[in-house]
Amino acid sequence: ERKKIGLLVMAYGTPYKEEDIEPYYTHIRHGRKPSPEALQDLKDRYKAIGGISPLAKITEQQAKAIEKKLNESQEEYEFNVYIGLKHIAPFIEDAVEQMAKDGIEEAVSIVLAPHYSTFSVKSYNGRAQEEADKFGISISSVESWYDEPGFIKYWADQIKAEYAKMSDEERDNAVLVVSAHSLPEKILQYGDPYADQLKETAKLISEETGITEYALGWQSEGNTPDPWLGPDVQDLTRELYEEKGYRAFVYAPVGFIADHLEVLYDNDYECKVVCDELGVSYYRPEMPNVHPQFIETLAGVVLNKVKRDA
Ligand code: FEC
Repeated sequence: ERKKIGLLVMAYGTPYKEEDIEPYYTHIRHGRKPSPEALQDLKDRYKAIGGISPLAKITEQQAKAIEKKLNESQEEYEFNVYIGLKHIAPFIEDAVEQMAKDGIEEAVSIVLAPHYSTFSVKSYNGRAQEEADKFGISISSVESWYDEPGFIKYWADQIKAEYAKMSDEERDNAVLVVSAHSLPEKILQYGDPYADQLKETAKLISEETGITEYALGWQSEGNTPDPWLGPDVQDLTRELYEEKGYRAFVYAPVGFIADHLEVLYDNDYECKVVCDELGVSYYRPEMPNVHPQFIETLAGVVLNKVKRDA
């Protein structure tokens, strides 16, 4: 008989339909309603990527795929997956409550974001832990996986596939822009490892691909008065063009793992606009989504966590 383990897969969440956009945005803003202009702006961005985001479906596919891979790859444990979202139902707390109803006593959790930050992974894990304590469920939480060889290999392969599409002239004058979601600069004062982890992901990808012309960037920064980590990928594109004369820009938003607004709009539209203006080529490798190499990597990370904490 296999030992039953709850597999809590946590992700950002996205509106399921247009009416969800306002409450979702309000939740992201810690309960403060967005102004009508800000709300309209967000609605327009969703419209520009096809109405709503494909993220909800992808998160579900990823969670199911990780569960399936885990249950196929060993015989000691039976994993039962639960999706818990940060900003929309089913919330992290809903998922943990459901586990309790299903009689789960032991669980493992993973956040579908590679880099650890107090703003992201720590907050997901804290919410899960707090709810689990109410029901006496013990959860061991994966904290980060930004340097996993399988994750690096995934990106290296996809990036090499983009470089293979280039003309020789483009390839000789190409730059790789490795990015993650920006966060308020004050995280650095808390000793947050987020920026260092992005740097390490980029270095490992550079080593695996042999691509030495690369730069670190930040994207999708929020609309608040405090300073955010920079350089922003759009400014960085102009800077690199002016200083180094690159002719081809390859965007690898490695802080994200799915096709969603922050990639489909912030990269594929906003960065592309800058590239078009400069007359340089735009490339963006495929996101991990449910690529087998990626799913296998996350399943491996989860299994190692369970074995280590067993
Ligand atoms: O619906 C979709 O397809 C996109 C979903 C989505 C993902 C995502 C990932 C991250 N965020 C992170 C931090 C912040 C901070 C603020 C913030 C704001 C937004 C807004 C939308 C949004 N985020 Fe997000 N983010 C996604 C969507 N995010 C919509 C609000 C409008 C806007 O600014 O564009 C600023 C909050 C504030 O105003 O105080 C901070 C981080 C990640 C990556 C890690 C993770 O996935 O958890 C960090 C996906």
